[in-house]
Amino acid sequence: MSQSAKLIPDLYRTCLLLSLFILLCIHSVSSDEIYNKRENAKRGTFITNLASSLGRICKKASNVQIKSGRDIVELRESWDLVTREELDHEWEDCEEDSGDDMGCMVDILLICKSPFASKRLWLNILDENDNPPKFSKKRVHLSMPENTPRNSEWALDIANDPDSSENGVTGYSLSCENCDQDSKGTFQLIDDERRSTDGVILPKLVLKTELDHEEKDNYIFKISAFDADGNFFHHFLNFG
Ligand SMILES: [Ca+2]
Ligand SMILES: [Ca+2]
Ligand SMILES: [Ca+2]
Repeated sequence: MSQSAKLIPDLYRTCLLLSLFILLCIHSVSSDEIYNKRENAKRGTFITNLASSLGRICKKASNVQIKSGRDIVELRESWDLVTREELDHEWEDCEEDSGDDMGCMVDILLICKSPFASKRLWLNILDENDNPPKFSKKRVHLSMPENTPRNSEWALDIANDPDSSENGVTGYSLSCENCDQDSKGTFQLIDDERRSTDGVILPKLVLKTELDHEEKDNYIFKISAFDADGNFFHHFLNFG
């Protein structure tokens, strides 16, 4: 066998060994994992232990750098990954809403520099109903002419509830603050007919009987928005 023919397998073997060496040096223990935790979970809440994954390669937890959109976790010497603050689903930079389970996903990347290794996981902060609905204005004014036809409708202001859909606004109620027995049925609030494309309830006020300016020229309504747990907020509507 010529000298050059012998060199080719040697070169091939060297490349193979070098590739294996690089693979052994660059560990990636990442298989994206999702950990669900309820919002308002206290600081120090256990997420997972990384001793058998990252800890196997990177000998000291202090060698691990954590990269995340939010400084939300810390890694202890025991390789316990824990929260470093109380969790909040309504964090405004929440990366995405994870849909059905009403979570807020936080991307967490853990990097060991020497030997190089990395692990990526997601913390899914599950929503709790910890906010009441709120109106942006305390008082709203609407006007109407006396000859307004019956069944005329007025769109009402929408309350905002930062919780996810099921914990958000689920309905509205109306009470007249200056009506007597005869006039309290003049208007009706309807909140179960219309929704926006993203499911937000669009309440409206409907005129049920004809108006008589000489009998009553002003209505004061208290309109309340509430969520599934009965948290509510109200504002006033002056109509006249
Ligand atoms: Ca919250
Ligand atoms: Ca919430
Ligand atoms: Ca709520």
